[in-house]
Amino acid sequence: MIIRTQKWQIIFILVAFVAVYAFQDFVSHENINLKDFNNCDIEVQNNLCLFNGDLVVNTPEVDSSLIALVSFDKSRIMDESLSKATIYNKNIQESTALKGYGRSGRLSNKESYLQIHNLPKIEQQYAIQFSLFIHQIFKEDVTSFDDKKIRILQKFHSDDKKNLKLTFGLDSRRLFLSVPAGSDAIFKTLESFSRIQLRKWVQVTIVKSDDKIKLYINGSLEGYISPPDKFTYEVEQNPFIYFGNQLAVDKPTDENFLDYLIDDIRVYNRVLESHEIFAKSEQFLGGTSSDFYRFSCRNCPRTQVACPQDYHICNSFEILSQGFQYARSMGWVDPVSPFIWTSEGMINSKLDGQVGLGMCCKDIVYQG
Ligand SMILES: [Ca+2]
Repeated sequence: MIIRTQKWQIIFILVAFVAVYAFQDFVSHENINLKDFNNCDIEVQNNLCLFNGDLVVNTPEVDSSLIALVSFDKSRIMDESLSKATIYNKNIQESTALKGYGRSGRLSNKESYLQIHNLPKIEQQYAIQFSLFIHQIFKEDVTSFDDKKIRILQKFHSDDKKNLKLTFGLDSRRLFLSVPAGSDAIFKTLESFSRIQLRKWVQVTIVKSDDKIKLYINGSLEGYISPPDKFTYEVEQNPFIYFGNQLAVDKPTDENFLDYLIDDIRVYNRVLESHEIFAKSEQFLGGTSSDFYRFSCRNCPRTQVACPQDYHICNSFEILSQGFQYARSMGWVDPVSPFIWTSEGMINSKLDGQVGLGMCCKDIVYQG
């Protein structure tokens, strides 16, 4: 009987010991700060990570330079990066998403906005990337030839003269990136080559380095602005990023506004390299790399089509393979102007006087 009791005591002690040990292990997992796990010892599928002998669930986004991520896929609109930026929003509806799952945010009226606050170290270098789908344009005067511009995004400064602004031209359907170029409300503005098609997703990326501000559409560099030598940004204490129609019109009346969707907003406090931008742009181009094509000219005769080094005038095979789709994705080739020059067309004298889009394709050695 004594032996039996001792046996149960031993079993009890063993069970208790295991339970306490397991509980401590559980507690230690609870105390793990996921910010420490930027590097797993071994990373396996589904965000599982082996670190220091423990199996932990890794966060899907561990890039510490990513200081805000809004996917609209959670139960509420929130920042999903490790930074935990503060999001304010008004009149944003759930809508269909880019990738066929999740949701996007729809800013459908003049009061709609999304603001992203608490963005650490964003002044000198940063990148803002988001997906955009313009559903409808509400325009006050449809007969106007003035290309009125509507703000889509601004990096907000308390003084409006110092805001970086991204606007959309109602007539030209191009994006305009404006940055303050001095102290007297002077702005330098870059006009995109690409046109934004209605009801089609495009990816927009703005990259600010020490000496340039670049604009990319679907991974294609549209151009850049070099601020004047003596230009310096006045550092704002709490700069934030603002999407929305409210206060969005660059004119006294406010009858012009956009009904548009945004998704996958990413803000980095570093420069995004072009290959990183390419990598996220292919889905907007049907799987084609934006690096493969360059536009030479638009509505131009064949004599004006010229290509940069390592590119040639696309031949008809390259145009029919993906080139036509690429040109459409970038807002060119529509029912009004469907003609693209090909290397075969360049030698057809019957096409003298014709104008079209000049496109260049990257030199690639095909190996059969
Ligand atoms: Ca989404």
